[in-house]
Amino acid sequence: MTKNEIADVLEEIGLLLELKGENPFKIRAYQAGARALEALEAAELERLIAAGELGTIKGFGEALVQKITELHATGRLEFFEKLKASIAPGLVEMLSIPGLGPKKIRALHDKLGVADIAALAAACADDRVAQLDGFGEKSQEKILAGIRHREAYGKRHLWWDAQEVAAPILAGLRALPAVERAEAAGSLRRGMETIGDLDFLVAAADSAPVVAWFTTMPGVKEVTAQGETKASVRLQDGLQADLRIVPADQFVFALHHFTGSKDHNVLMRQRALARGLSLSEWGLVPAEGEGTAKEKAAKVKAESGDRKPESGGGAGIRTEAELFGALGLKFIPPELREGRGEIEAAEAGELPRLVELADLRGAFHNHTTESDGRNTLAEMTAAAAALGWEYLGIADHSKASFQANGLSEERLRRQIAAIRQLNAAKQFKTHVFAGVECDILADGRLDYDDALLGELDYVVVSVHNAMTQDEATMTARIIRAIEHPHVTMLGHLTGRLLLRREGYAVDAAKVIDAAIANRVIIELNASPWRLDMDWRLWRKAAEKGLLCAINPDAHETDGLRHVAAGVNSARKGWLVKEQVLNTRPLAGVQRWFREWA
Ligand code: DGT
Ligand code: CA
Ligand code: CA
Ligand code: ZN
Repeated sequence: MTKNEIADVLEEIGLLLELKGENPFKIRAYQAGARALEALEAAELERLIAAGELGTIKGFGEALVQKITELHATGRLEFFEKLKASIAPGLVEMLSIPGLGPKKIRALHDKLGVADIAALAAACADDRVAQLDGFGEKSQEKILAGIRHREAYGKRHLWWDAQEVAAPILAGLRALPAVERAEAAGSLRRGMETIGDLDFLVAAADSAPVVAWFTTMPGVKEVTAQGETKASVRLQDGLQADLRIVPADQFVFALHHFTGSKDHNVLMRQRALARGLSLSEWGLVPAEGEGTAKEKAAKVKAESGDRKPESGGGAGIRTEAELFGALGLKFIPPELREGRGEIEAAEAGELPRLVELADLRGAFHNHTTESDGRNTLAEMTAAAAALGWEYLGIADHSKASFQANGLSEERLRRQIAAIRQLNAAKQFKTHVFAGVECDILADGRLDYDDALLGELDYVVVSVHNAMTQDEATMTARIIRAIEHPHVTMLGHLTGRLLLRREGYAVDAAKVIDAAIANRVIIELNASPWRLDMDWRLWRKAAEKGLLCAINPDAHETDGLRHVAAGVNSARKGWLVKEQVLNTRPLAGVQRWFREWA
């Protein structure tokens, strides 16, 4: 197990012990241990373990040393397994309700006998929670809202999580001898920020072995539907997955259909009809006379006794590009297939050349152990170098974000010096920019004085507190920050956490106009939980002249990879390379910072 994975386990142990009402000193020892571990360089941890010197680190008692060593060596911890097994799963599940921590869950359990979410909802409905000491009317309402929110969104999943589940399934399907082609379709292929279910599409002459594998593959919890050429399963992590198997010559039509979106499909079908054609998952055929492609396919099947390659399809179309071409359109990338003008643009030959992951040369909003990150400056830089990035921007939290260990003026000045030193040492090929994620205070002032802000290469500004202000106040607050001469870019426009928390109320159009007028960038925060500013706003904003930066908001080395999720959203927002600052080479970024930061 890596350092950060071990820290996660220690953190979870702390949470579970708290849920059990254990000794607070013991709980704090695990929490402090997790933090001490995060602050260590990964190589340092290896060295200490090898030398048997882990106990020399402040906060690592004998018990902790043993557990860290066991996790590091085996990836398992018997103590942790036993602890997990000793707690009712319903209680652990309650931790997923926003605003409900272990202490409150314990109180609910001890005083009301509440042991799962259903019982909690019932207790709220009977007003019993409001009457508990330390709860009251307001927190009861908040809990109920949290439960409802969880129900409404609990069925969807983050794109990042969904693609991690989908990848091995797709690989497994492709490895089957019967399978000619396999693709993931649906919202996953379109790069939506959240995913309802996975859709797999397979071309195979013989479907039985494919269905058999899919319904028994690792991770299947329940088979919810099974037929000759399709199946649906529920997976262990809560995701559902649909599988459809078609003959090879229908594959491209089925792929287009099951990629969607529904809105895009409806428009495509209308376009086909206007040309006397019928488009469906089965094929593209003349709209009259012969009947639909489905009927045709059924007829051929009935006549020949089994499915022949020529059973559906149409006009020798084998690729999506040919399918679009048959309707007078240029190829429309899946990310644009949302029925938001892509067909008109494809007809006029005006589709944008969308930005790609390979275009990125770095990113600007990343954290280190100096604030709430889990890897040091050197580790983050090494990870950026391993990705081939030309530059990495460090933007740790400012002092008002005390909960995130925001930097005092003195600490920030030390960090700037450390970054300058790192660059001078030329240990890494990646250049490091010294920035900050400076809090926008409740009245729109910034968290540091102008002199300090002027010492940085660039300044990201974000809202992290007073998030319940009304829309007019919040909008004016953010615009005041944007108008500050030292501000380079605005972080996460709405502060939303997908499936967990709505964003704050803000007039995006006004903020976008202010950003353009002040030459301020708005970031596309690429954290899979955020993807903020939303892709639906980018096309118009960028046309007006807004510049984007795709920022992973990484809190650990692994988080840098999240730019891939941001690129999805950028593509859905019709963005091209030139509209994204971090596609520019180092010198170009330096020039931009000199002029506008
Ligand atoms: P999701 O799963 O909610 O994230 O969204 P999708 O887009 O993956 O939707 P899903 O899984 O229900 O269906 C996959 C695609 O199949 C969808 O994007 C378009 C196509 N499709 C499904 N049902 C219909 C329908 O009733 N009409 C049309 N035109 N297309 C459909
Ligand atoms: Ca789907
Ligand atoms: Ca589906
Ligand atoms: Zn932030």
